[in-house]
Amino acid sequence: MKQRVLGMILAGGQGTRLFPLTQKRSKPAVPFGSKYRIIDFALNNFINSEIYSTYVLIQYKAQSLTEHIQRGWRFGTFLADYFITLVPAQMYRYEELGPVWYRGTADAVYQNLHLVDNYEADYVAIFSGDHIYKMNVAHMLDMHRDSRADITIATFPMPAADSKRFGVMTVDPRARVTEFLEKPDPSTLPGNPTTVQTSMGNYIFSRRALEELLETNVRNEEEGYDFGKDVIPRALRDGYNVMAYDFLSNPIPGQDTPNTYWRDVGTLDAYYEANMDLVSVTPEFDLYNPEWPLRTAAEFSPPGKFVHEAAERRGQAFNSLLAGGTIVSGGTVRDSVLGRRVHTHSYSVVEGSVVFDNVEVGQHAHIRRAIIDKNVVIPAGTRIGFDLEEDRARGFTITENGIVVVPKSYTF
Ligand code: ADQ
Ligand code: ADP
Repeated sequence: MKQRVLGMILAGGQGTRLFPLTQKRSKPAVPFGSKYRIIDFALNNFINSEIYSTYVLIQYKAQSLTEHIQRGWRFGTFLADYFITLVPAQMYRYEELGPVWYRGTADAVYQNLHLVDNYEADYVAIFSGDHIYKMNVAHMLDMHRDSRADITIATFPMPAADSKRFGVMTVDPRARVTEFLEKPDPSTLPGNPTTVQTSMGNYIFSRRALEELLETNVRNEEEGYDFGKDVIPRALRDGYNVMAYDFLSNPIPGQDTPNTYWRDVGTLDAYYEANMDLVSVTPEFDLYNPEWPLRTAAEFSPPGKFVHEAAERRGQAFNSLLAGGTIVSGGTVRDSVLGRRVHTHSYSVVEGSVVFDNVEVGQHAHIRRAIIDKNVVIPAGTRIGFDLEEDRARGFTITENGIVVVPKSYTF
């Protein structure tokens, strides 16, 4: 009999370090790469791996994410096992727990264990909705089955100096996890390593292990509510078979180079750099592999347009991504990612910037090294990214690397 795999995507993260992009939306709902939202990559990983039954667990400022998924990710109207369904925190265990929201990643799943039961899942793939990467989850599932694991954790090598941001594990030669430390200080790592195997926050659980661990662990308040901090260390203590899946061994159809790209775009600078990678001549992350289609919520927008009315008013773009409905009219766009319905006017320059949907750039405006959130009209002659003190005084956020972030619906 075919084994049943249920997908669960953790999409409740606040993404505080991405503020102001997360002022009005959760991190998985933040636009990325012109027409995508961060969560699209996790959803595409499931769909492209033939996982068609997925719950997306949401809570923090979920309106934008909800609308995105409802608009773009509906399918399977008459096949019960084909769904992507949003699951807000809704106090399903009110009688037992009282009025609580999701208190952590493991609690989010614990409060929805009835969904695992209803689905009669054999395996549950619990993945983070926060990262940009491609992953053939079917390959990880094969390893999980073949090794008869209770839990398999996807791992990625990182410099030991970054260990404070990740779960770090020790793995034996047969890929069994022998120790797991959540966000350890690098100075406490045994043996002073230069690189460490970190958890990507992506887990496959065999159903029985998931139910046992959550029922005994999360139910007991002192034990805590997070997979990385609480449930995985507990599983190791209790002798469960926990395996490490090496992400670098992950085969992507249509891609002959090793799969080495995984980005937690958790800070504004990391987010900016990941967008800039896409406009480089040979990006590390390929959006154009037809064997790994990257779907998103489509919008019916008119074609992009370049307007050239006179020699000095030539609408042109270099090394840039542009979505539908965008008009480059008599200005220059360079090394930039533009969303839908962006309209740049004559003599304007947009360079090294990420511009979200529905932004107008006035004549002679010059924008450099900036992120412009949605629905902003930039008046003629405005300069952004030149005088950072002036930009700060306007209420913009300036990152460590000097990137200027203009918040959504800002009015000049
Ligand atoms: P963190 O980076 O701290 O560590 P965490 O804040 O736990 O990640 O978020 C993990 C995922 O769960 C994200 O996709 C987030 O959006 C979501 N999430 C967070 N709180 C939630 C809630 N209450 N309800 C629903 N979803 C929620 C984790 C692991 C580390 C690992 C890193 C990899 O704990 O071991 O190394 O991810 O990034
Ligand atoms: P400028 O770029 O000089 O500020 P506009 O963008 O307003 O001026 O107009 C320049 C040209 O761009 C127009 O003549 C027209 O060809 C084209 N254009 C402007 N707006 C649109 C639109 N909404 N749809 C299609 N073409 C447009």
